[in-house]
Amino acid sequence: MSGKLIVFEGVEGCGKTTQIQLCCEWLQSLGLAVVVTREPGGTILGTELRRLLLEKSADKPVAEVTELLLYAADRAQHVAQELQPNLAAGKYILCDRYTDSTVAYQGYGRGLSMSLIDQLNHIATGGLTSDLTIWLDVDVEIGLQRKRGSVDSLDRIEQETIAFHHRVSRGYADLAAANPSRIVRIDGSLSKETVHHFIQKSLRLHFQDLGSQDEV
Ligand code: T5A
Repeated sequence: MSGKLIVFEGVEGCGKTTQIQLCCEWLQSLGLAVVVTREPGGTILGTELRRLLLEKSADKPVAEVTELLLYAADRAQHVAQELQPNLAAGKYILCDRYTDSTVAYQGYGRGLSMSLIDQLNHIATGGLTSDLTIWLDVDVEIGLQRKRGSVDSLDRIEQETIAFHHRVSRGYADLAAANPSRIVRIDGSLSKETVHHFIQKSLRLHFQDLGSQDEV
């Protein structure tokens, strides 16, 4: 039996963590085995890489290509140690960010080569793509405002310029337009409950073992 890889994507503060938690509770209530994980930081090695990637330290600047390679290293470890084994065990995996984050942040945000990013994504994943990606589409300003309200200080990437975050947002819009069967856009500015309702609907549409839409 093969499991499902469901990825949550979007700009800072779009509500991924909140929705993954609600989705996990819902899927577990249906009797399914669910694993929640994230990038960067879904493995022990990845936790170290996450700290290196996100801590803001003026005396430890991270070069753009170094940043790209560290995200790829985190992903390679995550796919091998966490995603592949759990998919083989038939589990539903709810993953906070995956390959589209690299396209949006390092590609659109930093302006790094898309063909290099595609190659690294392919090497890191061995070709493993999500069964479904939920893109929580939220205005960049709203997302950053939410983040400021929920944490003491913003991390290295959250502190990027507003223009950077707008480029990331455009990246997600282009990715969704180019991959309509894999990426579902959900308006993340709606209430937490309404967003969850639309996510349930999308998952039921895509995965028949979750029951009919009429039950939502
Ligand atoms: N990155 C990652 C790259 O650059 N390249 C890559 O390849 C990868 C994999 C990772 C960082 O790394 C970058 C992108 C990121 O900068 P992260 O852990 O994903 O960091 O960080 P965030 O995207 O900021 O994720 P967060 O966990 O911080 O934010 P979430 O999960 O999107 O939002 P959440 O659910 O924590 O909500 C934030 C606040 O908003 C409220 C919540 O209660 C919370 O206070 N909220 C809502 N408020 C009103 N209405 C709603 N519908 C709400 N939903 C949530």
